Amino acid sequence: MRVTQAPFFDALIRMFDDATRAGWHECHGGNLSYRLSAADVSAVSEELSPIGDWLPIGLRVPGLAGEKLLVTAAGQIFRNTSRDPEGSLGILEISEDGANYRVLWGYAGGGRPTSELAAHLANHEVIKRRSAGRLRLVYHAHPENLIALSFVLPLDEVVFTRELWEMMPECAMIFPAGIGVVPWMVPGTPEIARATMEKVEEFDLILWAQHGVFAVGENPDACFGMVETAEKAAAILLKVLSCVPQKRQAPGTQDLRELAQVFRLPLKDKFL
Ligand code: 2HA
Ligand code: ZN
Repeated sequence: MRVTQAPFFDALIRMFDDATRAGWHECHGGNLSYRLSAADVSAVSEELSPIGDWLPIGLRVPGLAGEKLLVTAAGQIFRNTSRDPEGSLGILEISEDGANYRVLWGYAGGGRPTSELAAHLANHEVIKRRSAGRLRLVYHAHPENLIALSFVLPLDEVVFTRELWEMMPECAMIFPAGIGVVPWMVPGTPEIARATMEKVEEFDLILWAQHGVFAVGENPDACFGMVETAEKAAAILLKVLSCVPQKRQAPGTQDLRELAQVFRLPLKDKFL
């Protein structure tokens, strides 16, 4: 099967289109990587063959040895991805020592993986370990309401998590671990990669203050849906805060505890 006909590819293309329509990917904004499953790899194996040499990743990710990942191209434009998948995306393979990668498909026209490749791979290594392989997607987007909130609320995970959870019950169901917060940092640096890696040990959803979000998930529906849910909650909160300086009423700690009990949500005490 061709890569562009594979079910995993179709699900990712829908995500690029939906995220573009949601307004989270102005110009070159955002990037994404997906670790292929064994079934994905065997479905498209006829099209996977090395193009060019092994190249250094810049750090070692031995936990990803032999893995194959689809990674957005540097400078890729989300809104063009479905029209030009082979120029916007690539599939690469990680060497057995975890220090190098080589391209197996895509990056047509001389492209290369996103400049955030090292950060994506480092985070994949963490989430693969902590989820026993379940989490496969790493996604970075610029949703405006969550970014706006990072100018308004204190940059405190307890405050952010609690405020978003209060907006609608779906939030605690979709991101029961809460939302992590990383302060403003220069994008693409080892510092923001390291800060995010620390947070991704605990959270599936991380706010990059005054910049965007970083989300990890099992598949495109889970990952997109989590950002969509948090972004909607942020929009509701901004509406509320622009009407009244303080909420008249909101669900309390006991309400959230009952929600957790009924839906078996592992909400941490520190957020209640
Ligand atoms: O341009 O969003 O943070 C891609 C980015 C960098
Ligand atoms: Zn960004």
